[in-house]
Amino acid sequence: MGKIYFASDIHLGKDTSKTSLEREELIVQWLLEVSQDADAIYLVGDIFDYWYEYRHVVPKGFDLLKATLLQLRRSGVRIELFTGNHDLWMKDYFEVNLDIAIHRDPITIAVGSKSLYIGHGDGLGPGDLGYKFIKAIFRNRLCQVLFSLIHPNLALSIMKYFSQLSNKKNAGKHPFTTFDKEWLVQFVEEHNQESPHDYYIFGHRHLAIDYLLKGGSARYINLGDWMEQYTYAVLADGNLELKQYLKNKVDILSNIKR
Ligand SMILES: [Mn+2]
Repeated sequence: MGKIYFASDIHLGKDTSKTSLEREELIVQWLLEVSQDADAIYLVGDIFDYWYEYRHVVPKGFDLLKATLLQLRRSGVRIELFTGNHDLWMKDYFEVNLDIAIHRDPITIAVGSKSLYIGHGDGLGPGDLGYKFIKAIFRNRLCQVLFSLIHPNLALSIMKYFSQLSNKKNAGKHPFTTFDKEWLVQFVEEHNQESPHDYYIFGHRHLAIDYLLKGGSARYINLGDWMEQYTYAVLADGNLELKQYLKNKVDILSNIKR
């Protein structure tokens, strides 16, 4: 059985300490390397810093990534793409043109004897009511139809503006304190009571987290990001491991004694 890889929060379209293009080159290099032994690659949301597509129009750029994804699909690697809070305005472009499955909500999958719960992680758990409200509007059919009447040049500028606003607003706003204060930890602890899984895999937090749930059998992995951390997870023979692509010594937040 091949391996399954997970990465999230690349935020292409935004320059960090590297340019967006440099980071696109890195993610493509990573995709090509891991595709050597991958059954599937899960891109778990916020791949783009902002995205809006019309029936006949998609944003310019990201050609290297799109071409690579198509190449991987043609060579038989399964790609599963999740929308995140920064790129939830995806329609069917990736499905139709690149043959990639799109997930707008968390999913549960079984791999061998392991069960996995995978999602971007936005709007889960307590709190974040302002965002949950906006998400409901963004996912409203009528609002989507109305927004699609806006000229693409204007719509993309609006998207970019809101994306920058959200980056600025959230910068340093939710620093990690303790695991029990994390919304996603609260979500997984509660969810796992009713519906136990072996692994919970999320992005969104931009922190590399490997957390052992109460009871000690399930783990919550947060994938970190590809803005500064270049972290990913790999599932091999039922074991899930959080790794970093660049040797930039990211601290993985963990309550597991290794
Ligand atoms: Mn993100």
